[in-house]
Amino acid sequence: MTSSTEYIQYHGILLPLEAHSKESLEYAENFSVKDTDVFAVTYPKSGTIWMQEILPLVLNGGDLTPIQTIPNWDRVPWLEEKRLALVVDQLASPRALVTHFPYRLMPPSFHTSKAKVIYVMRNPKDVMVSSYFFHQMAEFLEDPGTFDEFMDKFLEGRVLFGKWTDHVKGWRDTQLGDRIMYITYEEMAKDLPAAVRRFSDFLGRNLSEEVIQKIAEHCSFKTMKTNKMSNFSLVPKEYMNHDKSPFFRKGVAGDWENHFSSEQLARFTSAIRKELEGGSFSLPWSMD
Ligand code: PPS
Repeated sequence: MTSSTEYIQYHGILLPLEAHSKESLEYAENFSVKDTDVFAVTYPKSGTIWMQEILPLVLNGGDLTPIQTIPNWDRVPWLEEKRLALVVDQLASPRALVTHFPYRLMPPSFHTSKAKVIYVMRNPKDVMVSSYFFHQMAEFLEDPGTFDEFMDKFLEGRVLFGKWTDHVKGWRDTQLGDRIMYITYEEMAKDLPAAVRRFSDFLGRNLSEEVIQKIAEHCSFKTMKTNKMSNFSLVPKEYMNHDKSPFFRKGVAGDWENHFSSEQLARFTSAIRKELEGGSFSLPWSMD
């Protein structure tokens, strides 16, 4: 098997052909969202696979069967990816899905439904670092070039799913009211049981403290890294080469400090601030 590094342009954003196709995007556009569906929405590298582990457990009361028997991409599929059409009929109810789509690309049926959304945001500096290493290991993505070159691409939005700032701004400014909850990767990393409790409340699950602790334990970085249904070890090396950089790389907040020079930090901070100027929300982290 060989992989290719071809991309598809879709309404101004870049997607890898490895997982997306014209048909999968049409399928997403016409997807019939149910009122009971739950979406975890993330800009890439913000905690997607983490949510694919957490959501089924919150929705099913802590039964480990799905995370131990179904690969993450089929258990909680991406709305935009090719796999969805193949597994949609086998999804447990209520259905959990993930998407990297910007708000403007969500299908019409999503807007008229009562489906709920958990938007996970991560410090863009750590997103960029995580993405840089992911581009080294994912053979179906372009070589990221130098860290400096990749930073330019990231800030200009010449990366998968476009600009980080457009993604967070779009999902902050929605008509979804109490259908959406916001959480950060950093909050999840700091206190996972508290995050699981918030998910449980938001989704009306009323989980016991014992179940919340169990879910948090099974969704820790350490445990997930060894779960072959979630750590991408089932994917052939031609597609993902964990020798170059493991998918479960560090799993911490603040790794950017090990990679940014002071000049890069100034450039990055100024570009992000400029993009968010005059916006309706402020970032929960200091950008300096
Ligand atoms: S992707 O490719 O967009 O689906 O990637 P995504 O899952 O959004 O992000 C990958 C990063 O999330 C980290 N991760 C975790 N951190 C803490 N705890 C848990 N349980 C966890 N699971 C995944 C993963 O390690 C990537 O971050 P980095 O910084 O590269 O380690």
